[in-house]
Amino acid sequence: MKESPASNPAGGWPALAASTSKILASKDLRKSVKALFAVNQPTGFDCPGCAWPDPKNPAMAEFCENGVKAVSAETTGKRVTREFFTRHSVTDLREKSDFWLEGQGRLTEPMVYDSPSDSYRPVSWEKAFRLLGDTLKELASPDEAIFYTSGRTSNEAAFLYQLFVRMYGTNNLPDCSNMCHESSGVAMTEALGIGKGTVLLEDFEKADAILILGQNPGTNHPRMLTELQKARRRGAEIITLNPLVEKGLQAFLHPQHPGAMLTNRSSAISSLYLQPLIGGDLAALKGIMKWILLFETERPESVLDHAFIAEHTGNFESFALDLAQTDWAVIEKQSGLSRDELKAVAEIYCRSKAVIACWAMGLTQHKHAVPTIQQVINLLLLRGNIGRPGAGACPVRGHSNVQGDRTMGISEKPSEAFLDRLGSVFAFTPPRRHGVDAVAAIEAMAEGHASVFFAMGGNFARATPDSTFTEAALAKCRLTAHVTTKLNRSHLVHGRQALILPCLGRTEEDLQAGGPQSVTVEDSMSMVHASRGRHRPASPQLLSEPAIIAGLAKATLGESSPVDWDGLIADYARIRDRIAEVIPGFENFNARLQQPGGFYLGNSASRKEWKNEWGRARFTVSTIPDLSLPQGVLRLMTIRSHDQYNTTIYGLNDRYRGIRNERRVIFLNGDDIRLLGLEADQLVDLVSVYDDGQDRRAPEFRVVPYAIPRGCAASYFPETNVLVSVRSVADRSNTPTSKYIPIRIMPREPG
Ligand SMILES: Nc1nc2c(c(=O)[nH]1)N[C@H]1C(S)=C(S)[C@@H](COP(=O)(O)OP(=O)(O)OC[C@H]3O[C@@H](n4cnc5c(=O)[nH]c(N)nc54)[C@H](O)[C@@H]3O)O[C@H]1N2
Ligand SMILES: Nc1nc2c(c(=O)[nH]1)N[C@H]1C(S)=C(S)[C@@H](COP(=O)(O)OP(=O)(O)OC[C@H]3O[C@@H](n4cnc5c(=O)[nH]c(N)nc54)[C@H](O)[C@@H]3O)O[C@H]1N2
Ligand SMILES: [Mo]
Repeated sequence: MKESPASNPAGGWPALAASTSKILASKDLRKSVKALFAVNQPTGFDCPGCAWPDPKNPAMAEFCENGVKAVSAETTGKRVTREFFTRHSVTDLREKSDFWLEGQGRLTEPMVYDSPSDSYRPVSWEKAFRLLGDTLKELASPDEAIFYTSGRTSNEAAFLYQLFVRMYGTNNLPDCSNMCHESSGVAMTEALGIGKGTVLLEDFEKADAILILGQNPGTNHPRMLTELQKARRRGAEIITLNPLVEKGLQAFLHPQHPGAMLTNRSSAISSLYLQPLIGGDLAALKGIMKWILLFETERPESVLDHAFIAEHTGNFESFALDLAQTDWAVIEKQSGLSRDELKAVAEIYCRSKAVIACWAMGLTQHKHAVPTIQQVINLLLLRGNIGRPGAGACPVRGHSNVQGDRTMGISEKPSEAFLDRLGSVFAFTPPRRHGVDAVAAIEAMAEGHASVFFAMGGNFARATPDSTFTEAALAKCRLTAHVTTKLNRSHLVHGRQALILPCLGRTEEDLQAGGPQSVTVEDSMSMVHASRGRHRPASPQLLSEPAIIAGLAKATLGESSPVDWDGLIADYARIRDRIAEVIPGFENFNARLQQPGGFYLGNSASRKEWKNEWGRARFTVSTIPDLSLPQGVLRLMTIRSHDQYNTTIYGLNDRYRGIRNERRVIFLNGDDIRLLGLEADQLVDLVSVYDDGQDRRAPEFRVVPYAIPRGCAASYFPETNVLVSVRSVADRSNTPTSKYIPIRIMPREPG
């Protein structure tokens, strides 16, 4: 049934077959095929999959298997109609799996919850907006409302949304970033003065070495593998640090290069693959840098970039002193890697002129995420690997416009400068008090401080930690409302009143009074480009996200609003003109959008301008945390399968990890399985161990032996979110520690 990890290279025929069968399975074949050929092309729409940038001259069809899944999920011919809700009460729907809910297809008209029948009923847009507006106006304080954003929302929609929310009077704008790359933003803003990656796609063509820490691009950013493969072929070294042996990082076969497929010429991706303990990266990075400083004492003036350190950085002496005082024994114990293994990384790093460091959730979702990422920055600074071709920091973002949403002001902690400009351009006084992030939003609802929850996309109930607690918090609300394309669990754990507000997807034509509209997005590398959907909308009653915000704003702010909401919606170019007035880097927005491939927002750190409090890149000193756990307690990381997009489950296979037709599996080291008295395939319950006396349990997982270090375990999100305490968060970024859950494994009683 399974062989772990599966033995063929990633990509290749199975990837092509999987994407083709996705299209064949989607009910509207012609539409899916047409959609695919418009994806990531200069005149098409941006792939709703991930935030990996598009090459300048995209191949005829620049898509990957998971892009195919994302597109065919949106262009499906299946529909959730009002009849569907007469057949299924909300209680009945709550019994269904996330996979089933997703499979019902696109929502078609606005719905309101009817409590006597416990079901959703159709409602007009006008009435829906009135319910929202009236409820918001009745709140004692605007801070009693929460406005969540998931990262698919376009720049235009995000800008209008935050404008409306601030005119209404709150900064309660939590977003999926709070659970995602927030730690990267905090770490980099402090160390480098900017929270975004400093590299461009062309840097991957110049790098001599690429580090990949805590990221699984084979599944989550498949188009990145193309760059890695090219880099490897021209001789660049690729170093991976990952507790799991991820197949996509071992070898890759490009599914869109038939030549390579015919000869089965896969290429190895990683030249060095190390498996640290979960959470062991901070220790590992310190070990690598301890070696580098040692090399420098052996070969003075030839290892470190002294000119760069002197001219551009601060705090080097304290940093070097701390490393000198850090014990090898602590490094080895906490990283799970030997001194020699770390030396191999240091050697590659030092013989490479230009180095890029990439990372994702394996670093960000830990208690010590911020200091860990700052160690990555330290490593880059040692040899001047920031602001130089082929080198830099590359936090690989998740959602296709999560970075753009932040740029547009979706943030619970906006800067004073941003609020000043927003207030002066729109002639109002924005609220200054910081709002709640995702975790604080849950707590505010649980404690009754907030009673309206509005979501621009996403699946808050499933994506957040402590599922049982969070669902109860949402259910306490007076009103919950979701702008969404498909049905999901968050619509079913609703407040006393609830709305489902169905919107257009990326692939669909957005026709407004001024004609068909384009929107814009910003990728992981600060490139802004247009996206225009061309399909007939899934239903004539769908509104665009900007139009929904305009409706909401008019119903809430009424005549007193100085903004011409209808005028902005008639032609999104007008929204872009306002963005250009408020947000630096967007001057002449509409004109620059005409450039093929869009435009680059620039990055101060890559120009070696350090906009932090020291005016210099900062070496950060951090202590290695003691992550050891009591006997019998394992560290569990929650990861994505190959057949899911966050909480959206496309299918039940995880091909690269050899899993078929199931999701409730727990990957364990064979020795742990024996020592815990378990057997492969046995069914177990997972119980998390926090000292708050709460019983958090995820039942019925099948044990799967896997190439993972002792003491470590892996399982899929969101099934395991029930295990994560809402109070277990990263220091300073408040990100849930989804990659480090202390658990015990309980055999299930037979029978
Ligand atoms: N197809 C698809 N694409 C996606 C998504 C999706 O769900 N499906 N989600 C999108 C989003 S929002 C995001 S944020 C990205 C997520 O992209 P990733 O961050 O790649 O996603 P995860 O599955 O969370 O994988 C984390 C990786 O980190 C490793 N890891 C876990 N803990 C540690 C650790 O302590 N140290 C180290 N070194 N490694 C560790 C895991 O083994 C795993 O390989 O992908 C985006 N793209
Ligand atoms: N345990 C654990 N928890 C995690 C993570 C983890 O690794 N482990 N990862 C975290 C991360 S990195 C992230 S980013 C969050 C993700 O958190 P979210 O962004 O909240 O969740 P998604 O699953 O991406 O949201 C999917 C829903 O978005 C809606 N949708 C899809 N397309 C559109 C659209 O075009 N417009 C609108 N309005 N709605 C649309 C659909 O209804 C779909 O059900 O989860 C976090 N939670
Ligand atoms: Mo994410």
